[in-house]
Amino acid sequence: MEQTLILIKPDAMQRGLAFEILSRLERRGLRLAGLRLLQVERSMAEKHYAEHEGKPFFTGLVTYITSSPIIAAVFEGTSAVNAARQTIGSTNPTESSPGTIRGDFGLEIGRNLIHGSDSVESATREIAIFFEGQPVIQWEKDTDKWVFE
Ligand code: IDP
Ligand code: MG
Repeated sequence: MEQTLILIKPDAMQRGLAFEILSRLERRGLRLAGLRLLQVERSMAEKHYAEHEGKPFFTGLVTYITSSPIIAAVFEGTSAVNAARQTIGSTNPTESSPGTIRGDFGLEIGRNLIHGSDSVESATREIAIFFEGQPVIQWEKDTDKWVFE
């Protein structure tokens, strides 16, 4: 089933919103397949955000994502990438609809609480970065049949 990589960013960790946010993805029906609490090193951050290298916000972004421990999670389900992005909201919280994670908890683009992969290819690349060969768990929940037809 399709997988996506979620990061609970340092602002969400510091503000005590980690499990509120994970809970929203869980309640959407997405199935948790991997979970790690980790301190991101600069090299890992630069690899993850390689597409943004050279942009004016890149240095600040790397400093932000390495400024406190984060949670990395893998969620899976039908259209997991798009479903998670929709629940997350737009990159800029003030352009995110109320009811989305960023729209409910954020105000600034540089403090937008959560990362979600933008494609299946990105998810594969990012899961490899944050799970470094650690197995994600293939399992089924008894309730899956009430979420996945
Ligand atoms: P996304 O997280 O919604 O996929 P991207 O465009 O991939 O957004 O940008 C990655 C992250 O970089 C954003 O989530 C945000 O934390 C940060 N970022 C993007 N644009 C800006 C900006 O203009 N100023 C500050 N930070 C930014
Ligand atoms: Mg992105």
